[in-house]
Amino acid sequence: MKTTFRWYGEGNDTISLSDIRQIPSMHSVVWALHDLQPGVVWPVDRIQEVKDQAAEYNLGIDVVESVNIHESIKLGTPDREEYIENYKKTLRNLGKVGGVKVVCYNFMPVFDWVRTDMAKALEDGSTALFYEVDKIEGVDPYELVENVKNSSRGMTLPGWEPERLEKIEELFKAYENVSEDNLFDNLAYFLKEIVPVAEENGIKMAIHPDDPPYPVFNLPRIVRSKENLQKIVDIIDSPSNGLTLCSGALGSNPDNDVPNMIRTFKDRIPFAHIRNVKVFENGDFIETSHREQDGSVPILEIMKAYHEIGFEGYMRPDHGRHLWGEESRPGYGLYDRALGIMYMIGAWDMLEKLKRESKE
Ligand code: CS2
Ligand code: MN
Repeated sequence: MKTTFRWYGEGNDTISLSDIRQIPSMHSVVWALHDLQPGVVWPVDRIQEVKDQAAEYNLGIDVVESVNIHESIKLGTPDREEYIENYKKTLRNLGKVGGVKVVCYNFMPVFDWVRTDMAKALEDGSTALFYEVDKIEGVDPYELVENVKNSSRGMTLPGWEPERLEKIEELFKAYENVSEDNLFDNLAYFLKEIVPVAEENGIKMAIHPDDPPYPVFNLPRIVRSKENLQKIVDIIDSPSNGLTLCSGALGSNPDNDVPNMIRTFKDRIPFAHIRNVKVFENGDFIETSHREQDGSVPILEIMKAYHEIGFEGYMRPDHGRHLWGEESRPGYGLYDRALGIMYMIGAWDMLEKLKRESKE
């Protein structure tokens, strides 16, 4: 297992590479060129620049999260060809610079993750991202957009880029006639084009589950259950057609058995997100510390499952709470994610020790 930490880039993150270097066990950063819109080719010199910056701190750039998918690819409109070509060029450029082994992406229409409150107070005085079912059912998506903009502290959130939000009305209209089956076909079309190029460049594509893992605002969502993940890995039987198994995104639906998914898809998971959420009876959920007892996701069983399958991929702590007055991008402060890492590697190191001792 290789431990990683998400970094939004020089000048775009309150957390520096020097901060990240000081977290125990760091192998590499999870990064992206966040200023580039979906559909744009990532230039070699920009990729090289990040590689050099990270190398100065002895960190790799092994995982990209994400090279985002242009809406035309998800919608399956004729201009997708151009954007698929551009995606291939980006993969080739990543291959040219070298060092990138995994590209995470998602296939969620219009929005990436959705929450109704970016700073809900927990009992201990920290704040965290909160999702309220009733609010979403009653809410006008445009209002939610305003709410997100106002609480993002001036920083862009992945999937909530201002350029994308400007086109929101148009996008909702475009998806009116797109069913889950259509979306699935469009994903299959994309993967059949992309996976051979990823293979040639030593890259594993890793799709991130939908967050939350069910349709919102009547937009179709397909990356959300064991059955659907199976359909996705079956599209092409290649290690380059893989999964980002996010325990938080999947875990906010109690029907999803994440340890079972890890054991089932074991050789198709190049990238693991570890996050805990507490799910309430009415379906609301709040993000908590990574500790198993604090939420509804069986984090220790998840670590055990990864250990059991001999996981050699990349793992990162996903969203954390906002602690000790830190002014961070929602969900992406330094403190709680660093605490999360210590929990993850604490569990991992103990599993390794027990395994060693059982052989003695
Ligand atoms: C995050 C996502 O919500 C999450 O779990 O990890 O924002 C993730 O970065 C993207 O969906 C991946 O494309
Ligand atoms: Mn995630």
